[in-house]
Amino acid sequence: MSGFVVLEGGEGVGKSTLIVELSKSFLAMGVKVLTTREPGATSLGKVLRDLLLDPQRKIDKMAELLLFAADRAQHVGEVIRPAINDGALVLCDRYVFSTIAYQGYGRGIDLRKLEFLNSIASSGLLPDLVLLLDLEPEIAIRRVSKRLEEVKKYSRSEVSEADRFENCDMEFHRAVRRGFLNLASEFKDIFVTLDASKSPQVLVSEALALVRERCGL
Ligand code: T5A
Repeated sequence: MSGFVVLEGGEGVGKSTLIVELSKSFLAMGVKVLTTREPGATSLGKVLRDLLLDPQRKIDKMAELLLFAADRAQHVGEVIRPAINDGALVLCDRYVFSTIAYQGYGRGIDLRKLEFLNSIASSGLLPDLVLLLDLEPEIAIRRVSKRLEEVKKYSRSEVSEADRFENCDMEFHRAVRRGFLNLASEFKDIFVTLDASKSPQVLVSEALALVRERCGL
């Protein structure tokens, strides 16, 4: 049985951590799982991701929006729809709601334009469930900074500096959080908000129960 589940939230709220644990749990239950993310899940998307996150690059907000849309169109066509058609449970880190929160509430682009573009880029595909990890941005950004410090100390990874979005000011991150919370109250039928200050273990068990119930697993 297939299902399409999206994790959303601001920087450093714990989406990647949760998705890895969810995927492990479902694989152990014998469920066919595909984990994916935006931006950057296809070979075109990887190029777009590097451009979009590069802290040295100046990108006009409309150009930024269109690059995210291009990434999504490729992602839906090449990865998400085929996996759903193949009967997989798709766990996706960010989707159309990030565009509303970041480019709409964060950058100030007209929400109606974003909804129109999202519907084109996603070809109207909406998830069965959205898990919104909600956390005060001050705490979330501290988590990101701590992780960057650890990466700098212990590895030679090239990802050791804050990206274009992590570098945005606190006002931006607060607006993004507001955007996600507004979306959660607008789309009550698919959104569930989780308190991301809880431990990873608690969040995994809460999320697991919600996905199983919604996707009949
Ligand atoms: N974007 C994206 C747009 O502007 N528009 C769009 O349409 C789309 C799709 C993508 C950027 O693009 C923007 C949003 C983003 O800024 P990204 O690198 O994919 O960039 O960014 P994030 O999704 O924000 O990835 P992060 O890795 O920064 O955040 P996560 O995945 O939410 O957090 P995670 O799991 O990596 O955890 C962060 C740290 O916290 C710890 C982890 O160990 C890690 O060190 N942690 C916890 N600590 C305490 N308690 C918990 N429960 C914890 N869970 C994790």
